Amino acid sequence: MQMASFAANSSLLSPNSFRTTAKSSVTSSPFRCNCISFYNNHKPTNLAATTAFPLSSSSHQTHEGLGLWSEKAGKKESFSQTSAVRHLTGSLTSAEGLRFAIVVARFNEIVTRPLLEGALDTFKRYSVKEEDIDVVWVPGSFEIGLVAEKLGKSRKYQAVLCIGAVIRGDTSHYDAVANSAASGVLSAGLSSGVPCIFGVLTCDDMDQALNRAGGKAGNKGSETALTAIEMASLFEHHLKF
Ligand code: INI
Repeated sequence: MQMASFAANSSLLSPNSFRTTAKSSVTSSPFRCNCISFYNNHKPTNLAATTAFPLSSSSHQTHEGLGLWSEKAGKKESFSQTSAVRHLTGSLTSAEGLRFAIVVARFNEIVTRPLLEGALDTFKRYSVKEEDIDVVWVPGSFEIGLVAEKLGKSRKYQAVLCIGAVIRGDTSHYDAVANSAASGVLSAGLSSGVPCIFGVLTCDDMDQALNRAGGKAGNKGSETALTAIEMASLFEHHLKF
């Protein structure tokens, strides 16, 4: 039985779970259609390996490429991916020369500083030069959006990282600060046209926050840097029009 992945639509993939490996983001596949090799936990895989839905009959394949299936309301629907379809993704392997700004909130600095360090460490591992990174401190997560917008509009950076920690236990206006931070970062990206990456933790308590700032649950700052590189590369190499 042949297998294909619903995740063939790259927009369905979490940027932090699957990463392109090749400089050229479109590579040929065993399926004769353009598809992309992904790294899952740094192991190379391809769509054949990212199996989600079975293809039970070869008659579902088109001459041009592979018939892929999605399940909707219990009913199978087909769509096809032809060799003419181009999939554009950012690459993690060409970060050198890209410039980044990091806006980081001082509030809950015990959490935000390790997040920042995680981001800086990841940049270093992906060959982003220190002189291509500016760090801007703001009082709290509420202030991040405004500064991110200003930095984005300066056209000096290919992406802006936004780092903060909003902790429910600390405040009765948790929802207000958390929602303002999220909508501020979104709005900064939309209005500046520069990717503004959301690296603001929203947690129930300090333990949860520390776990995500280099503890048991990884480092969200590091993930934010990876997302920033991917988005900066996508814009720089594919979306310059
Ligand atoms: N800012 C945060 O970044 N995290 C929080 O948890 C937080 N709490 O708990 O209130 C917080 N408040 C400050 C806020 O971001 C602004 O700096 C302040 O309201 C001034 O505008």
